[in-house]
Amino acid sequence: MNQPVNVTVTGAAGQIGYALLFRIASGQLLGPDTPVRLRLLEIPQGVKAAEGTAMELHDCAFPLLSGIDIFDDANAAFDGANVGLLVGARPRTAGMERGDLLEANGGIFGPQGKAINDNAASDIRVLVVGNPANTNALIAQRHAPDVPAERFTAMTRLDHNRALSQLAQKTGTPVSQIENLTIWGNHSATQYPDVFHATIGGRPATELVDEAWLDGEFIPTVAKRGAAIIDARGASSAASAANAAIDHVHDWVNGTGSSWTSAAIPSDGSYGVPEGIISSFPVRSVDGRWEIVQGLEVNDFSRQRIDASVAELVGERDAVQELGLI
Ligand code: NAX
Repeated sequence: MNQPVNVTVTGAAGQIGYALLFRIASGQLLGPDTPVRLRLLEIPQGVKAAEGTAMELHDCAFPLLSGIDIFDDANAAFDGANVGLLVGARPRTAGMERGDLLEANGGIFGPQGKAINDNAASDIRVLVVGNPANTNALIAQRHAPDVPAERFTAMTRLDHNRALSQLAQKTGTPVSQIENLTIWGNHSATQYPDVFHATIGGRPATELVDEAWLDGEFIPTVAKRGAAIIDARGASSAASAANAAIDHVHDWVNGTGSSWTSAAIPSDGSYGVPEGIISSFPVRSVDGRWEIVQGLEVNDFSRQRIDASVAELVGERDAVQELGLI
């Protein structure tokens, strides 16, 4: 058996936290040979609920769970962290402008980035789930100058999985038969799910679906899926978000299979995405590092949509820069 891996989860008492922690503790995040030690971070008002969740985790008697610690201090929570799942964030409330939202989250992700910088293990990998995820990841990264920039990522895997499922349902094909789908850009309504390189049962997806369906149904359905879930469930996506976080970190650590996947990672300038912003790309995980899939042809349909989402990210970066958050 390997040494326990320290996994720090912020927002542990929230609804994604509740869906996520049991799966981490059961071994689905890092695999069946890796024990985990959970380090839960909450705001003081959330600590009691996190203690309740910890009681339930203990009651599962997971063989791979080697301990649970609960904190309301980020420095303590990230001490020795190998994996950081940054789920807790300040949600947008009625009347809140974009600047207010970014500022409130800057107050969370700046200090957490610094806490990671000062306390985490040297192999720390960070996934930001809390929205606005891409820009929160950028803020955290900029407060962690001693951590390699590539270790800060944001989650677009839920969007990727939603797109896979929509394509599978439309074409009557199992999800397992669909490869090389991409989410580009921001985890927001401007994101662009791209099927132009995807294959379905070995055939190009574009032979099975047309542009009218892509533009009129597929793209808006994927982009607005979060709102549709809230409308139906009366609460935002939780189990599917937790599942996507598991997929992201699992693939990052263990490698991707034959298909590429999607993750928001710091741009190296590929595909005309300005260097440094944390944008979603087609990615493979090789030797524990995300690599952007290179050399894909980007047609006019895709270019327009990628550029629109990237422009939104550049706007968010400029806004947090003006606010002095990075
Ligand atoms: P909840 O409101 O249920 O839980 C959030 C938890 O975070 C609360 O328990 C709160 O006390 C805690 N928290 C707040 N500030 C904190 C801080 N500074 N340190 C530690 N904990 C803190 O939200 P939930 O439904 O779990 O969603 C969490 C975040 O995920 C939200 O920002 C949400 O928008 C985002 N999502 C991101 C998705 C993605 O694909 N990237 C999809 C799902 C989800 O909407």
